[in-house]
Amino acid sequence: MDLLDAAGAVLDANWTGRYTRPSQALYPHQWSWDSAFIAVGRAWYDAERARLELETLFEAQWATGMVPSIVFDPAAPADAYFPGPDVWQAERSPAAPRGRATSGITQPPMHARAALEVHRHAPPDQRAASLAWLERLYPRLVAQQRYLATARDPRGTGLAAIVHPWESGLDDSPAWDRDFDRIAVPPGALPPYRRRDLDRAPAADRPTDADYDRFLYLLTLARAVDYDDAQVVGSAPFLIVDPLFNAIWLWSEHALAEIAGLVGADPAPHRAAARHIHDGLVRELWVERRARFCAWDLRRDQREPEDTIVSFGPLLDPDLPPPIVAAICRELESPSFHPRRGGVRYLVPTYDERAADFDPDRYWRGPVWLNTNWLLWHGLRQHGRTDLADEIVASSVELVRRSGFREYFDPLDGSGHGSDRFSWSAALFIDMVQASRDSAGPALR
Ligand code: 2M8
Repeated sequence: MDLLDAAGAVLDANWTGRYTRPSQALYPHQWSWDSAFIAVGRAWYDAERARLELETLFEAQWATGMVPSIVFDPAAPADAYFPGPDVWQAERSPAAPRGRATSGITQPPMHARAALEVHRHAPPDQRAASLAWLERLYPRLVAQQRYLATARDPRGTGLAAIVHPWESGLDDSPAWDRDFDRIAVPPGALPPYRRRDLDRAPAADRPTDADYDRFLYLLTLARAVDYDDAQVVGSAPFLIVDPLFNAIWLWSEHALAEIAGLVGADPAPHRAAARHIHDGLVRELWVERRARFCAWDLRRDQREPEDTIVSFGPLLDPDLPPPIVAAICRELESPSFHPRRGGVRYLVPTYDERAADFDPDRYWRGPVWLNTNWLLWHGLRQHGRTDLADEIVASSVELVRRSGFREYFDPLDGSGHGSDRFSWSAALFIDMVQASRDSAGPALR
């Protein structure tokens, strides 16, 4: 079977009838930004399912506009994933959807960008259906973006804060170690619990138990105030402005401007909103002396020095000033992220390979992920660095050839880690390969 067919087979095996699971065993529910990535890849060969994927997710949108990070599948066994709906108890919030069990936090707002991509791929005989779908989705996408601007910007900087590392999607990234590690879980704060992820993936690939305690502790704090945004933002011990999360938000705002044009709405407010995020990114997160975008801990008012992949996220901003683009590219090409060993190299590690605590196999603390590669590939192409973008695609393809559609990959030896037959790896592989073929990119000719 050719690799594109194999990628489609992974997505089809993980399809539930209305959405795609990230993976059969480890993640047996619907995840928010996974669905966005999955829809982008699936749209190349099954636009109908790609549309249904996003529509299903938005059925569980909260009244506040928040799109929850997880929508639980009532058909999955209760012990399939921890923490499940009985732990989250999202129904405590009056804003939670009735009849749908969800988590009580969000994930990066990739969805407007994904919706635009899905629409672009609609075959000619589905153009009308696709436009009608976009018209239905548009107000929901607007509400999602507005939620971030209103409920998550406590300082009025134009940037959205996350209240839990799970909201970043890069859960245990070293980018917020200093903030996260100082959170002390009071004795007795958590009832005994059993991690299900460790039944399905090696402990060395997953977050530590201490991190899991903190993840759960933050969950219980948000749950205790019934997920009321003002209270969570006002009191969460973890309150971080992440450059990657905000860059994705900005990128989606530009996509919304294009969608507005297609559905007969006014694009101007979306362009203005994107500008506002752009100003915030450059003013608040660009740290000149480090020549890097840094995560900002609002509780301690510190810009974090760790050199991680989140710093490159703002390449998604089409208006990023050229000297900043050049500085990011220099870092991306430095020995920290672009190692050359005996002619073999796998791009792009999620953490500085020269950092003392770089871990090539542990979840977001070093491995290559195809979604971050995909985001950087877009950002680099948009700023004319097709050479680097092509290298990232070539490396992604090589990793899949070598190890299959794994959740993440060791940048040093290319071995696969985490879950197997992982949906966004398959979906974004399809998108990168197909798009590169269309543009006759050197990586895949
Ligand atoms: C991972 O996160 C979940 C919690 O949301 C987990 O570890 O159980 C992250 O990689 C996240 O980005 C991803 O959306 C999710 C499902 O693939 O798994």
